[in-house]
Amino acid sequence: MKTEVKSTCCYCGVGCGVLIETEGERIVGVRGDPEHPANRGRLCTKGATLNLTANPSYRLHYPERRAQRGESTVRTTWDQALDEAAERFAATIRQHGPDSVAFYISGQLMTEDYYVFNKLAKGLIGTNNVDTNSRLCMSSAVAGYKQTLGVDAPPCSYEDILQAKVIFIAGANPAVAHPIVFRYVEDARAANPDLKIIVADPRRSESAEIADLHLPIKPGTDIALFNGMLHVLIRDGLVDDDYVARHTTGFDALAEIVRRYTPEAVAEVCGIPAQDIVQAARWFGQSGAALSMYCQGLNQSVHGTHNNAGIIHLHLATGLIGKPGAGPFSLTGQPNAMGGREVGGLSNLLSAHRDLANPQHRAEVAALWGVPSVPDKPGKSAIDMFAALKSGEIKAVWIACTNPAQSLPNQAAVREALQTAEYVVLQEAYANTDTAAYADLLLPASGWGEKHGTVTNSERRITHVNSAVPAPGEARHDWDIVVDFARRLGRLLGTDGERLFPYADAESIFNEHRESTRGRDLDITGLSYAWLDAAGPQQWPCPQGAISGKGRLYEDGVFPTADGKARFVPVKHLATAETPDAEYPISLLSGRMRDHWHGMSRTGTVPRLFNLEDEPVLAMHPCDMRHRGLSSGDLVRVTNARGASIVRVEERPGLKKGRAWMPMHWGSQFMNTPGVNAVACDATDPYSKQPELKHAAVQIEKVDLPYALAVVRRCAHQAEALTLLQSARSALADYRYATVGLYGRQSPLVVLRAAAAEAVDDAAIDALDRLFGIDGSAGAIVYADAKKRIAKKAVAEDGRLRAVRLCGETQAVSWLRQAMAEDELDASLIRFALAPLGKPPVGVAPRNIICKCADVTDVQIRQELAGGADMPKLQEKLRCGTFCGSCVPEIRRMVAEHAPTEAAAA
Ligand SMILES: Nc1nc2c(c(=O)[nH]1)N[C@H]1C(S)=C(S)[C@@H](COP(=O)(O)OP(=O)(O)OC[C@H]3O[C@@H](n4cnc5c(=O)[nH]c(N)nc54)[C@H](O)[C@@H]3O)O[C@H]1N2
Ligand SMILES: Nc1nc2c(c(=O)[nH]1)N[C@H]1C(S)=C(S)[C@@H](COP(=O)(O)OP(=O)(O)OC[C@H]3O[C@@H](n4cnc5c(=O)[nH]c(N)nc54)[C@H](O)[C@@H]3O)O[C@H]1N2
Ligand code: SF4
Ligand SMILES: [Mo]
Repeated sequence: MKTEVKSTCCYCGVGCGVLIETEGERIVGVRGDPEHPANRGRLCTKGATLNLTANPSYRLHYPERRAQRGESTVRTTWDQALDEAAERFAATIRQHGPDSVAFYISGQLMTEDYYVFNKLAKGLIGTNNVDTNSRLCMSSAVAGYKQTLGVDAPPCSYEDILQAKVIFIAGANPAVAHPIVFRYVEDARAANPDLKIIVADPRRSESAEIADLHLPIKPGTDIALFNGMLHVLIRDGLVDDDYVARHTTGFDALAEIVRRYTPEAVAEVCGIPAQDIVQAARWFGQSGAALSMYCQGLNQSVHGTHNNAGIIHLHLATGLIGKPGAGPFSLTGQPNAMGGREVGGLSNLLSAHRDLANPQHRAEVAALWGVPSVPDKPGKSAIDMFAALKSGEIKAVWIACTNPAQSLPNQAAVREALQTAEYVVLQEAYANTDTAAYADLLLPASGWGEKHGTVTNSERRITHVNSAVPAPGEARHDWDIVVDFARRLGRLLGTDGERLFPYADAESIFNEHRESTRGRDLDITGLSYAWLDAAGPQQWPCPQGAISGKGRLYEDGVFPTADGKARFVPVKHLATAETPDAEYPISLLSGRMRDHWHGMSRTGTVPRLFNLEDEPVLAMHPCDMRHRGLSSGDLVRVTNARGASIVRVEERPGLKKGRAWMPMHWGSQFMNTPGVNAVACDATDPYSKQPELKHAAVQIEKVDLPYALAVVRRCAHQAEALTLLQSARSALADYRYATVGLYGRQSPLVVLRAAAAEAVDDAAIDALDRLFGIDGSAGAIVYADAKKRIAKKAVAEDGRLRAVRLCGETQAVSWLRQAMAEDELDASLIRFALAPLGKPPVGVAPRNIICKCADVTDVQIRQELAGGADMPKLQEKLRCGTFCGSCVPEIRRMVAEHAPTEAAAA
């Protein structure tokens, strides 16, 4: 019998509600929860494919330990694992003090998980060395809100998007990173033709496609832009003087600074026309309702805190905050980045928005926990924590729900730190992540669909997440692992772990967290699991006695500061940590793609999520490419002093000269280098300690690896593809360039691409064939040209192409994998696969699936466009872009690209 359980999507901070369909103890489907206020039934491509991530073969099922680094792990029991961990931590603490151990956790944990990790470090062990991947993500937003508005609270709601008259998107690309929020932006545009959308992004991103004004500023010049806009607001009399006088302080000092930020001066700094700055400021100031949405383009900067303050100033100066359709809305990245912030999950914070630096706050938390004190020495933030591991200052680290051996910048240093560390525990749901290779102890955690607890989304909305199925093998809930470990450690350290961690379930942890918020700005004393289940997800604050949560903050203009007033901060434009120079002339940006999630431990198990791009691609400007003798499809080496990575390069519209862009998703599990973080910058913001992941100065050079190889192998089902993917990883190390990934839909494919300086020998080719299970000769056709060192093989089965291995000449791979994925290629066409130059047979054009929901390819769309279709006709005829809508910007771009060609032809 099928049943449905209410849960949330475990990917981005939009926090969409989902209904998980189960049959027995299996997840068989997922759909958007029509009752969830965040999404009202909609899901994006990632949310809609969550069920396909639910039963993959490479989950971590049992605790595993490694006797020696470099050796493989062996299964152990929970008792042995947690006793060993407790003994190692206790011995380290006894010998070197509490600050010799650290916890590095994640905004993807539940609030309850987060709470117990903090209590373990700060309450039981007595160290503030607990930091999280939110340091790479939201810590500048936290610091920006605190410096200006007093506390860390995004004041807006998704509802505001529909009420806004101007939407200012700065350093965010919600079309791919927060797709359901972007659907609201599109809804707002459809409902109000006068709506103005402004996008500030050095790239013409997917989100910039619908902008009325795109400001392609030089990377890292946001403060100049915001100060320039404030200059125009003041000059043109668009400041709300009354609001500024009554509800803010510090305006005059900032006004004095921005006098020098004339549109002309700012145009020079930002590299955009002066009139665009004026236009943006006027639209903003005259709108009556301006909503800003921002994310990593502002946060991941050595000026991240002031970037945030800079955009918040525009709202304070115009009084456009605490009003419908207005306010500074920081979009949160991870599904529970907010919950982590609420429980004080950073090394400088304490429970319920309290500060470690504040003695009264420390005393309050100590009283709440029933411990004599919480330590006053600030803990190490992420970058410093790994530096301390490398130097030996920190000796043991417990990592949960994050993958630092991919996501931290300067991977050479990070991997050395993990290698140097005396003891590394990794609490993971999946066995294959780059960090797993460094773990002495691997602890299996429950994952999506199995977990329970609460999460808070971007608009402060708390949802109660229910378990739909039990965790596989012996995997346990994150909170449960921590509680068990804490009790064991407490016994060894002579602290009463049983008393500090009495919890029998997640609910009792929630109730304690709830109590910690009493009287604070985020007071949720009115909430309970039962209430959330009955009344649905609620926004904080929601104090005892409230009939519902609060949608909009600061409606009365009173801010949670000592004098009740918000503060202007004297922010100035400063250079990025690295400015391109003669040695490293290109500014490298990195970020997200629509269908992948970070290190791909989950999205990388779903073949169709590779259909947009199944290989990491560095995007460059055509002039920079010409200058280096590069054409699209060539391989390049991206380098700086920190490291190097070899990737394929492509000319992409939307980049200015001197800028390049690379997705963050590919790491050593899918290619043979750590990816973009081999070169990314680890300099940090002085207030938020967030690293400047968005800007690195690099050199990009052509690499001559003329001998190309590719294997495409069709599998019967996803499970078979995942097993093959796993073994194919062993080939990555054999080549100078290599990537492996999935592709397709009904017939999942595993695709390997590699390149070498010289032709590989027959033994290497045989090894590749064995790896892909195509070493036999049954059904095989081969083509070889010994002189040109070309060796191709195709294997057919029941009249269908099952695998192709191409060495020395691989041009056919792109159309072949497409045709194989769509099952269009019968055995009679095999000769095309093997023919010299590998041209596609007539009728088989290279194609990409654009709309994954309706299975519509670019070829189909172009056909319709050639027949005169416009956007509505496309949607009506092909149904593309009518389900989750994630592909709408892509289709729009195709429509726009089609139009000029027609005009030119006419
Ligand atoms: N599909 C998908 N969605 C995700 C995630 C994912 O992995 N995949 N991750 C989630 C997480 S944790 C996060 S934090 C969010 C991130 O969400 P976003 O921040 O929206 O996404 P990014 O691609 O990291 O960066 C956004 C934009 O910043 C621009 N940018 C770079 N430098 C600058 C600059 O100096 N100034 C300005 N104004 N812009 C700049 C980039 O060109 C990019 O288009 O996404 C969340 N959603
Ligand atoms: N160059 C560059 N680097 C970046 C960024 C960028 O824009 N550019 N963005 C940064 C940002 S904003 C972020 S948020 C980070 C994200 O970086 P990471 O945190 O490293 O990203 P994930 O791959 O999401 O890691 C989460 C891990 O938790 C595991 N997991 C999933 N569910 C559970 C669970 O319930 N319990 C446990 N214990 N484990 C689970 C997953 O398998 C996965 O391996 O990357 C940062 N790094
Ligand atoms: S927008 Fe997509 S990834 Fe984000 S929560 Fe919703 S379904 Fe999940
Ligand atoms: Mo993030």
